[in-house]
Amino acid sequence: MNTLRFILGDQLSRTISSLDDIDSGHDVVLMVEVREEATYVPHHQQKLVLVLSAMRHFARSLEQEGIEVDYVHLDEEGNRGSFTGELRRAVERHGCERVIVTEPGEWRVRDMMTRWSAECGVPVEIRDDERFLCSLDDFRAWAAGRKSLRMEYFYRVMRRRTGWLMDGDRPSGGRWNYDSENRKALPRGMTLPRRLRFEPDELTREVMRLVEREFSSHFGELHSFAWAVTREQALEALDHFVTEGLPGFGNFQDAMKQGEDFLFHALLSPYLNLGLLGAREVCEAALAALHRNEAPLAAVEGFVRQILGWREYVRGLYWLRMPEYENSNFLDARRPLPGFYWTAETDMNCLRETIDATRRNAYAHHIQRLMVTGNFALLAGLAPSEVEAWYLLVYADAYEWVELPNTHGMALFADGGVLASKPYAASGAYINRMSDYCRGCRYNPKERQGETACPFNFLYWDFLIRNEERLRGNPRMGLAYRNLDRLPDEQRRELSEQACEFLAALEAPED
Ligand code: FAD
Ligand code: DLZ
Ligand code: SF4
Repeated sequence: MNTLRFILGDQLSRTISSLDDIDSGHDVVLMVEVREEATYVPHHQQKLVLVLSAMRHFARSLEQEGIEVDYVHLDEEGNRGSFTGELRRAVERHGCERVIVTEPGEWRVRDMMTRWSAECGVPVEIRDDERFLCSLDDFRAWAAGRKSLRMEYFYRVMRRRTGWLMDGDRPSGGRWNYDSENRKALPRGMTLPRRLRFEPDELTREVMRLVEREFSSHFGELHSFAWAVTREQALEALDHFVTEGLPGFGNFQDAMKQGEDFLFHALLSPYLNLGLLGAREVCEAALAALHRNEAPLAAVEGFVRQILGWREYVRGLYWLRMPEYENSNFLDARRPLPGFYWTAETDMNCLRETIDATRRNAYAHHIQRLMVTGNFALLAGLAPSEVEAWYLLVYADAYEWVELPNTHGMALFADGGVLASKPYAASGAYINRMSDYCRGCRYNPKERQGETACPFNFLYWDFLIRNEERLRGNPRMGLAYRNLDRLPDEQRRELSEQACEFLAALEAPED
């Protein structure tokens, strides 16, 4: 039987389930570059280059193995521009009798997939994506009947299941979580790991020219592209992180520094999410460094928690709660996204630094995403759908299964507390403690009100006041509301007024 095996752009793993049992004598692998995927949100130019170049390199590696690949280029004549259109055309071209595909990472595509059999006139077998450490069935079983779906409980189950960082039934070192040791600000003069840059080869340069030609209006800088595009390069990036970044990862996980875009972060999410690296091998590389005494337990636990815990958890939550999940708007946030999210033109130095780094690298690290752009969006009451579209298009690692729970649930508390027990709302004091951004800012993080007061301060108080009915009853907001109760009525009124003026100015048309 002649089978078409359809590989999507974020399924670039030789071990993907749709390639299991491939018969290279008869089967054909289909890969398609389509305009719909590049524009359903207008992705950062570097993300487009990353995905398309990695697809082309992956296709080439399959061909080198003797597998026939039918690869449709974006600018090829007759390209119908969508997964469905191109699959239908390929089924006709090959006269194949069935299609095999692995389930996708986005609800939008899963929805399309369920219609492919009827639309293409052949059976379409949709296989599980086995690249995760927790299957969707196992996640559903874990979640069933639970009142609280907190990541920490899920993580402990996964630690026991994998046996990672366990001494029998007890966590290694006696604690499940070393987060409290992971909150140090960066000491002055500390040497930081250098970013491993991958120079574009001819294939990547060809894609860069294509993106320049077709998608130059998309957000982001293209010429500084330095991402890995093959599995071999991604393995080099993993090795580099384990040697240079992992030992300092724990301590400085939440730190931010002016002019330093990467600190001790792994820069591995784009490769994990594309399929160039597997979650298991990445965690095992960190565990091996611990066993060689090359990284401390707190750093390795912190890193493993991000992948075995957070990454698996958000994927499970996404598929458990979609498609309804994205519709909630617990805080009734409706303000449009301010223009500076695109231009980085703002006097708020922390936001300027984070958005500018995002523009240059298609990357910002977790605390920048959560506590700078995310925190601002939360405090300012920006509409979740606009903020989510922004996160989905600006980052090289963004796919909805991972972006949405992080943005909707973690950063914006739009799900009302499914993911987080309280909003991650913080004033300028937090940013001042964890970074040196405030030193280069026109605003003062220590001032609450007045012309030079840090906007995060009056917005924070206004956020508490505006959302009092929704949040006062939350036990984890008790301290925040007790602090608010100490403010005289008049000061509360003035803080709200300043916030109101500031927010109105954000919406004012530019000169
Ligand atoms: P490190 O900080 O070095 O962490 C190591 C690895 O852990 C990452 O490579 C990643 O695979 C995993 N990880 C860490 N935190 C998370 C998390 N919260 N959820 C899932 N995996 C995690 N991550 C994405 O992969 N894609 C997204 O679209 C995305 N959107 C986000 C949006 C918001 C608002 C926030 C707050 C976080 C988002 N994250 C997203 C999570 C996290 O910020 C990134 O995974 C991380 O910054 C990637 O950089 P890194 O590889 O250097 O990670
Ligand atoms: C992100 C992306 C882009 C920009 N382009 C393509 C493409 O041309 N062809 C393809 O197969 N996949 C692409 N992708 C990745 C898909 O958007 C991704 O597979 C789906 O969102 C499901 O997660
Ligand atoms: Fe950001 Fe406020 Fe610090 Fe300026 S003063 S960098 S706006 S936190």
